[in-house]
Amino acid sequence: MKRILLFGAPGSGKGTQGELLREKYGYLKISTGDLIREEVRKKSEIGIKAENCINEGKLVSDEIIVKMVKNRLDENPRIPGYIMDGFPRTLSQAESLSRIKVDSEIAIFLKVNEEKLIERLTSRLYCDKCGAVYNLLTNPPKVQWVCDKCGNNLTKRSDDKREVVKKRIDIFLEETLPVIEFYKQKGSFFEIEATGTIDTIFNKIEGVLS
Ligand code: G5P
Ligand code: MG
Repeated sequence: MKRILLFGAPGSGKGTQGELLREKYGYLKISTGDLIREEVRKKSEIGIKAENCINEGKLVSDEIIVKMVKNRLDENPRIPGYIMDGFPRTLSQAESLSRIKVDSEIAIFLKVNEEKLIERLTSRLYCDKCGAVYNLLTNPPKVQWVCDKCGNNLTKRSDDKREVVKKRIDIFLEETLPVIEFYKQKGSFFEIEATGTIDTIFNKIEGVLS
């Protein structure tokens, strides 16, 4: 079993590149952001607890997140590998993940400057039915505000408002940079300069995986 960990600040392209990797390698993609948004959409007990955290750009509790990841892995026992998008995001989450053994693990940090992150997120469109991600400036849907993949109306994420994005970036720097440092020390770690087109960045990722 292989494990690819995608790290990066909000808007660095974890979801976009994770989806391309999933399509190409047939791995399971686990996005803790998508999982938690699904709970909010269903108005489940977890969703109700987490909604305020998401809207304010704060992290959801480690306990909830770790449980969701474990459930997702248990539901898919026969996969050849998995891609983590947005997990682990705290040292405690990293410790929980390290207890799940795999044959190989690669950590990839998508590095993008703050100005670009804000530009990408304030122009992002999102499908709350299938999770597809677009960008008004660089990757628009074929029909305005309509998802190419499922035909649903597109929307903006509630946490993509400029002030919430700034808060999310601050939390990334405080909580997740130490996790990235931990993987850097561990080895099998690659930092990728992730500004450029989606295809260019995907080629760089494939370069480190081959
Ligand atoms: P999420 O959902 O994990 P974030 O903040 O980590 O949210 P986000 O915003 O989903 O990350 P991303 O996935 O890194 O960003 O980026 P993306 O959506 O693929 O791309 C952003 C935009 O840039 C898009 O418009 C896309 O088209 C464009 N783009 C992408 N790649 C490229 C490229 O290579 N080139 C160009 N030119 N454009 C590109 O988490 C949300 C919340 O859930 C909770 C927290 O509350 C969190 O705030 N949560 C957790 N809480 C605790 N622990 C965890 N592990 C948690 N996970 C989620
Ligand atoms: Mg994402």
